[in-house]
Amino acid sequence: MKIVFATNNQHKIKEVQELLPAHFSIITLAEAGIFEEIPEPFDTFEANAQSKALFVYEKTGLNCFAEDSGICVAALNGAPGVFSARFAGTPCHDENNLQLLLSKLKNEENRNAYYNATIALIWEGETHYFSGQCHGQIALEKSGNKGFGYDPIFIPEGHQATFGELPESIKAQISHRKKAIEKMLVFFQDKD
Ligand code: ITT
Repeated sequence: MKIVFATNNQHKIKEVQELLPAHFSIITLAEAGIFEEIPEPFDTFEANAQSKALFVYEKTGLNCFAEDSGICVAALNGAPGVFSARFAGTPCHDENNLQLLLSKLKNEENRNAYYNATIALIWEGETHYFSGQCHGQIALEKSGNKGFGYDPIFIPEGHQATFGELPESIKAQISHRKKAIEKMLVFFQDKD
């Protein structure tokens, strides 16, 4: 099954490719002939994911999906949320983003946070949404360099180390992205 993944984030492509069964083949934006910046102007994960997928669908007519994700921090009323990629300004800079988050949580005892990933799949012209969350805590300092984004400061529930330190195989089992992809795979079960 061939499907376009509408993302410019190479980390997402790698993680999603590893989560999909072998009979799924991802077409990248470049392979689909799309080189423009895709707008994501909305303030919900669903609306941004749909906007990215629709951009590709309208240009190519191909089945496609996009994913909008971010980290939601309880002590910041859910921020940075959909603005996670641009938290410390544009263009996206992972190190600046996580340092800004650490500084905003300085002296804060409530370190609860969760990652959210929302997929918008456009399949035969109709949009379907699949979301997953991964709950945990924001660490007091950065540790490890695996993953991307906020992973070096995110300690998933049930673990004592950040996603930056834990083996990538653990993230692949419990991440927000894994849970959203799992739901999309259920949708595809009767479509093989
Ligand atoms: P596309 O829109 O092209 O897919 P993007 O990186 O701009 O790529 P988003 O707008 O969905 O994607 O922003 C996601 C941001 O949320 C990402 O840049 C990280 O800062 C954060 N994030 C999402 N999932 C993450 C993960 O698994 N690990 C660490 N940070 C993550």
